[in-house]
Amino acid sequence: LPRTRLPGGGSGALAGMLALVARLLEWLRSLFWKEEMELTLVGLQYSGKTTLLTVLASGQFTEDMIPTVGFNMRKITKGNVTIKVWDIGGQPRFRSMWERYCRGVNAVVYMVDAADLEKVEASKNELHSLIDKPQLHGIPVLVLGNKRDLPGALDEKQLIEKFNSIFLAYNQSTKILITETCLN
Ligand SMILES: Nc1nc2c(ncn2[C@@H]2O[C@H](COP(=O)(O)OP(=O)(O)O)[C@@H](O)[C@H]2O)c(=O)[nH]1
Ligand SMILES: [Mg+2]
Repeated sequence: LPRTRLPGGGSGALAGMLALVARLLEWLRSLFWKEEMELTLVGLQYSGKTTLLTVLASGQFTEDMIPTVGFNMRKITKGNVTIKVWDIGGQPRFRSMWERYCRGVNAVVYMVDAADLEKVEASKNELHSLIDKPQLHGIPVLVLGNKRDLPGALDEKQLIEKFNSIFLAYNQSTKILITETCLN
């Protein structure tokens, strides 16, 4: 913060002080918003990714469709935070493209529908093959077990047990955090 010369004397000192505080707040805010961050949000379709974006960005974000063959890729920008989003579900032969969208990001957020017990295993396998890519090693992964409000949904502990093999294989090189969410 550049040094500010306060105007001297009487009420001017108070005004100067308030101005200084205002500038300090402004500076802090600008620091926060200038922080550039790139995330990839990925998961099976219907797990709640779009809902998470709506919650995070209070419904106000710009969204660009990235034309890709085989899967649906979107790029969301809010302030200086960019989130690349896609639904897993395309044909396996296109999945080699995933790493291109994860490479170099600050973190991968992996969304799981914890209430869809039939798809949890498939979801886990997809995460496995995603973070198995050497280019992605070292990028922290946040696994969100969503829809915790639905009856029968796996809780955090059950999800961790379910994803245990991923922990065993990757916790040396990749930071993985698993937790539960409810967006409704
Ligand atoms: N019960 C419940 N439903 C949710 C939750 N999060 C999302 N949904 C619903 O799940 C459906 C799929 O969500 P969506 O965000 O479109 O999933 P996406 O395909 O991953 O983008 C929608 O009907 C959401 O309203 C949650 O925490 N609990
Ligand atoms: Mg969506």
